[in-house]
Amino acid sequence: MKVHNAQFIISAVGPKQYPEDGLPEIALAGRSNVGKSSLINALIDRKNLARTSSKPGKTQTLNYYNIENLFYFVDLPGYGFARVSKTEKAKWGKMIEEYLSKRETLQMVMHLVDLRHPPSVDDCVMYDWLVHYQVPTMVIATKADKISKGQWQKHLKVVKDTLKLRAHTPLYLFSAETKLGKEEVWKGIESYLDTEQQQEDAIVIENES
Ligand SMILES: Nc1nc2c(ncn2[C@@H]2O[C@H](COP(=O)(O)OP(=O)(O)OP(=O)(O)O)[C@@H](O)[C@H]2O)c(=O)[nH]1
Ligand SMILES: [Mg+2]
Repeated sequence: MKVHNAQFIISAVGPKQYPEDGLPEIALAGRSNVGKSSLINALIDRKNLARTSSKPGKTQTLNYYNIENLFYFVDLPGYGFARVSKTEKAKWGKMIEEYLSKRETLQMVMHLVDLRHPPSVDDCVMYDWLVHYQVPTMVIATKADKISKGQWQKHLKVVKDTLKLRAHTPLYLFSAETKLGKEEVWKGIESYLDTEQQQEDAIVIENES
């Protein structure tokens, strides 16, 4: 998808602030600093619409980006940031779990992991939540530019084995730096948006007949 119109909408601290227009939502989950905001920017060809930072823990809210009035990217706050208090962690958990389990417009989660390292315990917990709540998920192994091409398959296997990746979860290789995997990830996203559109079309046809 070539994006001409992308807009930051809101940094939401709770459900009352989530948009109510019913547009489908594609959320991004992952450890702090893994590259969620960078992935959004890479996909929409913008340098800094989603704020990125070399300091982990910057995004502490659910950040909504309207894409072409078609859907929202929802940049979820990162986890695994050591220097946050227990209270903050509990608040984070409640917010994310509620969002994943109750948000009706959520279509799919892009779960980012760092290709360089085996997924952390937090990564595994996150993936298990997504499986548990039956949220359609794609796993994206990012920062691929940081390791040599010859090592990619070996690292992908570690990601797969450590997360115990389910057969129905697609795994993508990505780099926000070189844009590797950009087209494939877009195709994946579009397939979820199409399904929604097809369902709506089907309802219209049913009502007409
Ligand atoms: N080399 C390389 N660096 C990347 C890539 N993706 C992100 N980065 C860098 O990693 C750092 C963190 O990226 P962000 O996109 O801010 O990470 P985030 O997941 O949004 O972090 P939080 O908002 O804190 O949860 C930045 O310095 C990025 O430039 C990538 O694919 N390759
Ligand atoms: Mg971020």
